Amino acid sequence: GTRAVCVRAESESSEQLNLTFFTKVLDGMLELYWGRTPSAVTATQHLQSLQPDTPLTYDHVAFRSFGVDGCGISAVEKFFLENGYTKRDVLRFEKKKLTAYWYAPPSTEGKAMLPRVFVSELCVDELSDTAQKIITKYTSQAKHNVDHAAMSGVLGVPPWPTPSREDYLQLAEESEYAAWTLVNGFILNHTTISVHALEGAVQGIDAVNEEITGLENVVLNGNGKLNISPDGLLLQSSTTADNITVTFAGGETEELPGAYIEFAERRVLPEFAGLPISQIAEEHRRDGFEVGNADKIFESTNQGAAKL
Ligand code: OOG
Ligand code: NI
Repeated sequence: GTRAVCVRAESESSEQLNLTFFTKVLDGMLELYWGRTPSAVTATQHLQSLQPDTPLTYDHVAFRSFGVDGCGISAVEKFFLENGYTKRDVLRFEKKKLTAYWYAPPSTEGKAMLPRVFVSELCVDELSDTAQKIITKYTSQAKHNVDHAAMSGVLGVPPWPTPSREDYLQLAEESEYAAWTLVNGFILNHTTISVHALEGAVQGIDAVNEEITGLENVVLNGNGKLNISPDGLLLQSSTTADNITVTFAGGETEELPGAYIEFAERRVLPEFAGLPISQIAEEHRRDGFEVGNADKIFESTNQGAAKL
């Protein structure tokens, strides 16, 4: 059946030529991501070494944004909608003041599947006046760039000016998500490996977590506690983000959380439980996302004990 495939694997077939530019842009974002996330490279290389002849598959990629001044979901989704993605369910996170949507990839007609996309935005108007003022000081200067969110993601340059350390620190007191987004913009926040598509000796998300724990700099978020949807069919885990060196507007530098990697196991839906395993394809498995799981996964970029 169809399965998500590594977006690096360029197809040469003419039917997929219209996806070439799209996959190259995605590759550009991933290139930057791998460079900034050595623990994700370590984890994926290890899993890849267990199935040397079959590329790992990507379940989804994810972005963050500010829901103000056109710097929110509408900016990030544009590139994906224009490339055949379909906007699906909304997810709401009351406490974190976030809204998110996920996007289903276009059909590639039995060929390699593209990853789903998860885009969240901070509901800026729900924050304190102080936080709103800080955020809009930057987002109000991004207006000409938000049409080019994908470019921002490939370059790793936010569409707004470089923040001051003072603004960053103040924002971090109210929202870790806000602080992360101010510094990172529309960079790839994480990518997710499809656990159910693994073909090596390691089967199931518990085995994956066990396998990568202890690899250099690989640390599981939430002490390795698995996130399980109420229906029991979507199981997710993530690592804690690698630090990156951030340079603030005044030239000060600081080590702050950048990107992380996630693992997702989508189990077969009850109505397809009787299908022989050889016939099970992605569409027979639990689709979409889960608020309870996502709420914990967002915390993969928290500064934890080192919270400023
Ligand atoms: C996204 C967290 C949620 C998922 O798969 O539910 C998520 C983020 O950290 O921006 O990745
Ligand atoms: Ni995710």
